[in-house]
Amino acid sequence: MIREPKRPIITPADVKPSRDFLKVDGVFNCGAAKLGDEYILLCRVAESCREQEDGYVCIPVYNEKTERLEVVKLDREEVGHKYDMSDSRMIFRKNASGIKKIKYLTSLSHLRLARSRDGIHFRVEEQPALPFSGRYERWGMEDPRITYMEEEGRFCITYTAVSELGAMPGLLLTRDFKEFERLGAIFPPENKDVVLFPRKIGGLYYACHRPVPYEIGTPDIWMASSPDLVHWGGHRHVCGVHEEGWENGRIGSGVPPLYTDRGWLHIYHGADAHNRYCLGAMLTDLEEPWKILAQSSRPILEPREAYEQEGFFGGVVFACGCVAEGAGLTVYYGAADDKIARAELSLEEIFNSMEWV
Ligand code: MAN
Repeated sequence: MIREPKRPIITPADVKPSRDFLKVDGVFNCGAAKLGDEYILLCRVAESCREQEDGYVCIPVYNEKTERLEVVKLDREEVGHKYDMSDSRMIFRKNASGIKKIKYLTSLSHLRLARSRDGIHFRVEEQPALPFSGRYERWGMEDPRITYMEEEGRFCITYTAVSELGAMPGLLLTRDFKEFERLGAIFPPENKDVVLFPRKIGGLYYACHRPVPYEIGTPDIWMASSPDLVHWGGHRHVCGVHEEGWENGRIGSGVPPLYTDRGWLHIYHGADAHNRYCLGAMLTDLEEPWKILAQSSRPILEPREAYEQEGFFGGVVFACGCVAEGAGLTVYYGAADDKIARAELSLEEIFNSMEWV
């Protein structure tokens, strides 16, 4: 991959906080699309409280009853012995048997549009693209992916709704990125990384999803089909984590599958046991999209530049969006969970990097 002159293209300094009492911690993991001549990114913007009150850890959350943001205050002394704050993304609580459960996220994410004429210089809008809605978004909206449904001329946006009930994928529809229709939750928690295929296969919509099994199994990529985008079934296991190496912790879909004459091209993420996130590629069958034809054994992009290694959560490259133009792809990816970077790659090189199975 060729990185845009080795620098991020959007950073928190380019983003205005959505409320006076918040500050922007990160702008990252964006869906991407083209609408006419314009490049559109739908970015995840993570915000936390600008000021911390003496003696408290303050966390913003959405209250679906008042439809406003509120601040949860945790006693700092209690935090010291009850909670584990070693991960910058979340606060864990240990129970009596020592099992760690996520108690809060340290920031609240919403979705924000950024627009550009050249695909490199983006203007970030001043307000969220849409407000939070309902109890499943109390802890935010994360990691949007945009699929342009070719036959219908509309964009489907999948994202992760997060609350104390878990992380679960939701679906939005839009034609213009001004009006959004909400179709609600499409998979139960815990599930993330849902990407939709841009066209029906055998009369059905297809999606990749990533359930997180609790007692048996690992966080792997699955596929499901649906007659209407809302009711999903026909679940199939597609690809699992590896025992060794860069994808031995968790894997999940990245950008929505791309149609190529050799098969569906998937760019996905793999994380190791130390939460180092890289990108990999795989090709699946055009008619039976759950069948893997080829796969990269090494990452096609890994955190190497300083802005990928250091940040809100370092050592992460995480792609949700790309734009295909000619024989190449432009991938927009989150770097260290706080910036957006851009890289170009040729389809030919990706095909050459994969091993056929
Ligand atoms: C999570 C993902 C992303 C994030 C990575 C790395 O599992 O859902 O939101 O970028 O971890 O922190």
